[in-house]
Amino acid sequence: MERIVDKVRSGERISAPEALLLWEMAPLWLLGSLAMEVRRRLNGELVYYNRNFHIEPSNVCRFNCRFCSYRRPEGSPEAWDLTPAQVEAIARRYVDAGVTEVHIVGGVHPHHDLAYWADMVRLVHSVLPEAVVKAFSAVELADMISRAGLSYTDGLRLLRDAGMASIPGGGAEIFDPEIRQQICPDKIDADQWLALHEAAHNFGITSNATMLYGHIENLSHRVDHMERLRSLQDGTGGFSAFIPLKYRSANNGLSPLGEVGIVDDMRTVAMSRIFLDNFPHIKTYWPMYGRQAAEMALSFGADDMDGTIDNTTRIYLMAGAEESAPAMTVDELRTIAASAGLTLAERDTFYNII
Ligand code: V47
Ligand code: SF4
Repeated sequence: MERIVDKVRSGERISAPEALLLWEMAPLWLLGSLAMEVRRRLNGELVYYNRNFHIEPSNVCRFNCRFCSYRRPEGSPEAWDLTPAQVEAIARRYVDAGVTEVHIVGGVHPHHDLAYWADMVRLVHSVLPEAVVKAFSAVELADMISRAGLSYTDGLRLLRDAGMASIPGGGAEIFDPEIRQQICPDKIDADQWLALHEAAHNFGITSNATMLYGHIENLSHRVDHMERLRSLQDGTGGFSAFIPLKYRSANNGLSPLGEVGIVDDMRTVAMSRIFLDNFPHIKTYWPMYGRQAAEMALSFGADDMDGTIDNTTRIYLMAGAEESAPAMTVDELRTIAASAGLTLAERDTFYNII
């Protein structure tokens, strides 16, 4: 343990077995203090946020992940499928509002094809040309691109030319094949998820990476997940942020599992910061954690609070998160950063400070 702690303190990379040992053995305060040392080296005293909103065009999904509270089958009375005109009307609400990012994500739609989604990106980009369109998880992308008969690179090029400049980190879940098979058997496997992000990075589309934790996985699955991400990042440098996502247990096929507690949350945030030494940012996604845990995560290595959101996402509300109408003003974000002893900084999608 002492040797591992020394390595972290001196900025040396730790291996996967060392990370596992640290995760299993170190007390919470030690993980927190190590993560804060790493965080200070990389990000000083800053807490980043952006002015963003989400568009969730449809919750119709032909997959059926067991942890998902959001998807509905086609024809369900609770399904929605926004028309392009409705999507345009949402985007128009944000003209001249100072927004720098539109985050578009939904289900794996049974009918809409690559051309439909490229048109939607083009539409949003034309209404808000100053904002970055960050669109579609690797799972949605792989599905629409392969159904169009294109390679990942050609499909991504088409979407990039329509105005997509970045990719969110969803669909990663847990890479281990046995766990993946049990929680999201329909999804692309780890190699395909990583290959899609690699193809994006190779021609300048940046992306994020998530990890869904706190269900049936164990700590070695979490370390394995992060190690695969760290290896790809060594090659491409295209990931901006890592986002640990806590499994929320309302209204889905894994509900009987319940949820892990806040100590596990903070240990996970801290271990991400310590292990992923080549990820510039660790994001605490407040609509999922809730404000208090998100604030606490800033003292365990996180440096990014995502954004203002403006009550435009339903994914976490449907899964039981406390935030019933997720929206934060810049003043609220600043108060949270200040109470963690840190300074708020507005950023764009690429972490240029505004
Ligand atoms: O991949 C689904 C997760 C993800 C549940 O890149 C759940 O900036 C918890 O990727 N409990 C999609 N999590 C969201 C996502 C994301 C969110 C915020 C920012 C960014 C970014 C990306 O949501 C899915 C899945 O891992 N999810 N159901 C649930 N019950
Ligand atoms: Fe569909 Fe995504 Fe939900 Fe899986 S997590 S069922 S792919 S909407």
